[in-house]
Amino acid sequence: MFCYQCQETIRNQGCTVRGFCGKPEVTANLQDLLIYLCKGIAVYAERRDEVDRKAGRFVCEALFVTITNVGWDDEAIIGKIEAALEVREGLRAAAGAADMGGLPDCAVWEPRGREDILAKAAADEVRINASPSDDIRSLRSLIVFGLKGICAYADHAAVLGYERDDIYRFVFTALAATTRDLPEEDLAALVMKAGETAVTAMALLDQAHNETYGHPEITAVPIGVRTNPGILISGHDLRDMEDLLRQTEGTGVDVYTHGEMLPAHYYPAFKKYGHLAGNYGSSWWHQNEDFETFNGPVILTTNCLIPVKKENTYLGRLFTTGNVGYPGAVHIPDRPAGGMKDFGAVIALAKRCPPPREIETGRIVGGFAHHQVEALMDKVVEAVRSGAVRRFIVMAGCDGRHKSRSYFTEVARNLPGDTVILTAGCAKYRYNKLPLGDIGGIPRVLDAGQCNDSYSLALIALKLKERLGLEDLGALPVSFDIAWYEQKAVAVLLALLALGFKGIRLGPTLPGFLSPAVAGILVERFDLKPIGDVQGDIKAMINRTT
Ligand code: SF4
Ligand code: SF3
Repeated sequence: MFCYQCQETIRNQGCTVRGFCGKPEVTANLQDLLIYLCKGIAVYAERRDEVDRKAGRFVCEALFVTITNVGWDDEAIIGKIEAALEVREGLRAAAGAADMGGLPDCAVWEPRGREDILAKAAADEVRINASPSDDIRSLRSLIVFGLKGICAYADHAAVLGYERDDIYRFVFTALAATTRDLPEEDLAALVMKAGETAVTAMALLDQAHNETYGHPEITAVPIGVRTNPGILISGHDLRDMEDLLRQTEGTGVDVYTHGEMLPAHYYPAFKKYGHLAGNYGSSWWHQNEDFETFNGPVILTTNCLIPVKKENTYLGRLFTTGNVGYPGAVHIPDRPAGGMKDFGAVIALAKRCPPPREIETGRIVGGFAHHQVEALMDKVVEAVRSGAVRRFIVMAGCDGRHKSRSYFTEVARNLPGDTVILTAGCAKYRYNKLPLGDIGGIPRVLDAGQCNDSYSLALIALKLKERLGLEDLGALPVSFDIAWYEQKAVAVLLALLALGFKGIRLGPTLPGFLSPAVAGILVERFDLKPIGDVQGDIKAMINRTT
């Protein structure tokens, strides 16, 4: 195996025997073969005049399965590989006798059965590092990992009935491009285009969420527990949340959010449910402890699901759905067209479980997405003009296990009292329970929502630029200090670069998949930089040097 797609890759170089995340070699190899076949699908799909939405949707789901902490179930991945072969065959047959030129192996390879699939998955040629040079490999990786994030966000939107042909078209073009011997300039241009497409995908998801569930509002979310049995739901899929809330209403079972599902509380469509009881626990990597003490069933709708440890007892009450899979967990099947997923088995189990054990008490405040902040913009602009708010620090992104991530807690704790943190994604758990106070009623941590709601933060910055009458983004009183972990964050980073934000600090490390030359381009063109020491970075940010 070879995987270096996340921030926790071993020695920031690559996992080659078993993932630091726990991903076994066979699973990693099968994921690589699935991506390989998606490239084969793309080779045919990009040549069609009309975008094949079925193929686009399939590729998005398939790449989502390969994001860190999503697809753990080898049988489910083999099922996807078989489905990919069918999708590819359909496109090939439709292409008919047209002259396809020299087709790459990913477009023509046919297995004769399961053994062939396993053998091909183990072959070096399907690996992302099977590239002619370090820089080509790095650029292809940046494209594929960015695509994974784009595909995940496009899939979230598609679940709510929102799809765009231009997103699918770019996914096909970019995937197919990674099968060719293209010069570095062409690949670098695709990286930039990936950033623009990431903006489109996040905007589409924002629209899907807002039109379906309303605009997020300022909300104080309880973090304690009630006395009823509960169901804990994690991941990013709000439609699963909707189905669950509707089916649990009046059953005597409460619903709690975990990790990236916390922002569900901010939406008017969900706030109306009295049995949406609160948020339980912290970010994804705390789940071995949080799921244990929760006592009731847990549903993972998307990333991040981590391996259940031997000493854990919750596997029997762990449910997966959508693109997530885990051996031994019950998988809730997809909803029928126009219908709901059936969470009956989860609810029945919840009724037999004790209520959650209290691990903390109090409330955390969030809901500062673009619509809500724009409603407060007069107050925000006044606070900036009067000097009450000196600077905004965007600290969105992911959380992770490495000790070095305490940097983000320390930055939040040590930022001067006239600064405001704008956040989104599970990175917020590093500081969202600190008593950081407010500035004239504006809380010092404004949480926009999930990682995809980083789009909201970009809109807020652009609005602020307009309202302050600034010529360029560099003049904004805004600095970026971003934490990344998985590939949605790669898409978010590329989106921010495409929108013109420069001088972004990224940590805890720069991605291991950036070759020195590719990292050099990002540094030179966008002034991207690794995080440094807490005090030095704070000083640089508040003194507007970056
Ligand atoms: Fe390693 Fe991250 Fe890949 Fe897991 S997802 S195998 S930790 S690089
Ligand atoms: Fe977190 Fe996995 Fe990235 Fe959606 S839940 S931000 S790490």
